[in-house]
Order: sequence, then C-alpha cells, then structure tokens
Amino acid sequence: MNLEEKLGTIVNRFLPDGKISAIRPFGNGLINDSYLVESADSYHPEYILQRINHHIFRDVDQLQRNILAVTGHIRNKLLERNEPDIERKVLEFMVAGDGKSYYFDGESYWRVMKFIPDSVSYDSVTPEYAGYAGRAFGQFQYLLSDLPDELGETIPGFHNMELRLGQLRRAAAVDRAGRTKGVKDLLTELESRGDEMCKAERLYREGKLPKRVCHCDTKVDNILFDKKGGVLCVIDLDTVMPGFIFSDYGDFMRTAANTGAEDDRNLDNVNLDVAVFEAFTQGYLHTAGKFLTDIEVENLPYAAALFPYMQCVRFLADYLDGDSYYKIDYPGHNLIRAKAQFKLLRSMEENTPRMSAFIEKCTG
Ligand code: ADP
Ligand code: GN1
Ligand code: MG
Repeated sequence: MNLEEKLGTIVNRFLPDGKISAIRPFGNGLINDSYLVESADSYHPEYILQRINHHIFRDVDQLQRNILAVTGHIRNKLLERNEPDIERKVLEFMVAGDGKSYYFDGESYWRVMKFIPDSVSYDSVTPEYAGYAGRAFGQFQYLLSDLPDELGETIPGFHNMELRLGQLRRAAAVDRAGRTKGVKDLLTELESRGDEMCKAERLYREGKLPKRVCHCDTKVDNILFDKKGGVLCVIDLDTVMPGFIFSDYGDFMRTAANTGAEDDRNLDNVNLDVAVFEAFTQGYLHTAGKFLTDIEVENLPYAAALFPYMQCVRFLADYLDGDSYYKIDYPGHNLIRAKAQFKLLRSMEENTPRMSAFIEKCTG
C-alpha cells in the first residue's frame, strides 16, 4: 500500500462512504502534518487530514476534548447571533466509527476536519489585514471568556517563561549535541534579560494578572481569510488553554510584525514592522479592550518583546538538544531561527517607548 492509499484508509474511518480522489501535503506547520483531501462527494468536497504529534501533545484525548469544547461554544454563540455563513467561521471535526474525533492506527493519531471553502492563510499580512486579524483574535478571546468547560493544559507550562528558561539552562548544561560552546554569547544575552522576561509569572503569583482562555499559537497563518480579505476563522486550536493574553498579542506580533522571516539568515531584514504593529494593536484593542485590565494593556509592549525572546529560548534549547522538537530544513536551522528571533527582540526593545505611546493614544 503506498502512502496515499494508507492515508485514504485512515480518512475512510471518518468518511466511510467518502470517494477520495486525491490527498496531498498541505501547509507548513512545524509540529503536526497536514494533508488536503479531495473527494468526489457533493456533500463536502474537501477535508484536512492531520497527524497529531503525540510526542508533543501527549494526551490526545484531552486535546480533542478541549478543541470540541471550544468549537462547540463558538458555534453556539454564532448561532445565537444568527450569524450568516457559520460553516466557514468555525472548524468542524469529523467523527470516526467509534464515536471519537480522532483515530489511533497503532502508531499515530489522526483527525479530519472540513476544509473551509474559498479560504486562504498567509505567512505575512498587510497592515489592513493585520487590523482584521487583531479584531479576530480579540473576538476569539472574548467569545471564550464564558466557556463553561475547564480546559486542560495540552502542553503543561507551554508559555511559562520560567519553565522555558529552565529547559534552556538544562539543555546547555547537558550539551547533548556538543553545541553549547558555540552559543555562549547568545546564552549570556538571554540570561541578562531573564528576570525582566519572567515578569508575567511574577505578576500572576502576586494576584495582579489573570489567566484567560487563550489561543497560544497566534501565528499569522493560523487565521483563515476569505478571498476579499475578511477574516473567516481562527484555526490550529491545539494549544487553546488558560494563559496570559500576552501570548496571543505577542505571538501575532512576533510573526506578522516582522519585516523579515522567522528564520531569516539576513538579520538586516529583521525589524519591527511599525505599520503592522499599529494596525494589529488597534484591531486587538477594538475587540479585547472591553475586558482587558490596565495591567494587561500597559504590558502589551512587554508581550511584544516576550514572544521573540521565548521563541529564541525555545529554538536555541532545541538546537542544543539536537533538534528533537521542531521540524528543520537543514542542520543548524534552529540556530538560524534563534538568531533571527533575537534580532527581532532587540528591535522590539528599541521600539518599546514608541509602542507604549501608541497604545496610550489608542486607549487614552
Ligand atoms: P499546523 O499545526 O501544522 O500549523 P494548521 O491546523 O495550522 O496546522 O493547518 C496548516 C494549514 O492548513 C493552515 O495554515 C491553513 O492554511 C490550512 N488549514 C488548516 N485547517 C484548515 C481548514 N479547516 N480549512 C482550510 N484550510 C485549513
Ligand atoms: C509551532 O505548529 P505551529 O507551526 O503552528 C509551535 C509554536 C511556535 C511555532 C514557531 C505546539 O507552531 O509554539 O511558536 O511553531 N507549536 C507548538 O514557529 O510548540
Ligand atoms: Mg498552524
């Protein structure tokens, strides 16, 4: 059986009568594997098949329960509002023969969802689209603010900066791939910012910062737009869990408000894109401003610096560990990524006064 046939039999667990015409790799996520499935059905012609990375998401049952709670809640809210075109505004997962929304083939975990027709995701956006995305992520948090189910942490301590720094220190000490010596300068730079970057955890312990249900992976390509630029849907819900709103604001800024690429080799390309920052911030405050506390708003520039910092720490830890977590395209890719994130962090730091002034203007 070739790979396409094997994938076809998995899809048929979810769509027993589905006439599959093609299956091909899709998207460029760093964790799961996604495939576009074309079928000859008139009911729904396209699906996304995903292999869930269960080395990273260790409790797939909990993961899927979270996702179904989130999509069910959003669907109900849209129905209450009589929103048109709901099928394109919330993900819908298919159920396998045993009534579960995932299937374990003895080796891997799989799920299937409907492909949202006439949708597109982008690796980079114009300021106009960033504004729409800001509104969408603020609205996503708002819609989930009264979620009755308690969500599990699908990756424990996922965005806990103290924990991530601990992992980096351990990776540097163990030095599994013999690479620590070559990155001493970067490690020193990261250590010198450690205290400042762990501010969120301190504020939380002091009772000054709330946890809310957040998306926690607001990369720019995790929003689907329609072909006219309107936002349809927030996707990639594996990491939806209680966290600080800094995650959602900060990770979008990290990926969209960067004039370069996440793994740019030319660090001169990597800088804060001020127009995208302004548009996203305005959009986000438009929908999230109604529930955010003063401390959350004041610390948005901290969030903009925290996420390139955290991502630098995570990429570097994986590099030191011998590249076991993120997919890489070439040896040393994780180090190139870490360096690009560090450059973005420096640009965020330089722009902090400017960001604070803009946020004050929006809220004042
Ligand atoms: P990953 O964890 O690999 O990033 P995603 O769930 O984000 O996985 O899916 C990868 C890409 O596939 C997305 O960026 C998007 O372009 C596309 N995609 C995912 N789900 C859908 C869907 N239901 N409808 C349309 N496109 C989708
Ligand atoms: C991973 O799966 P993907 O590519 O959307 C990672 C994010 C990182 C991102 C860096 C579960 O996201 O946390 O920010 O790569 N997801 C997980 O590009 O670790
Ligand atoms: Mg994604």
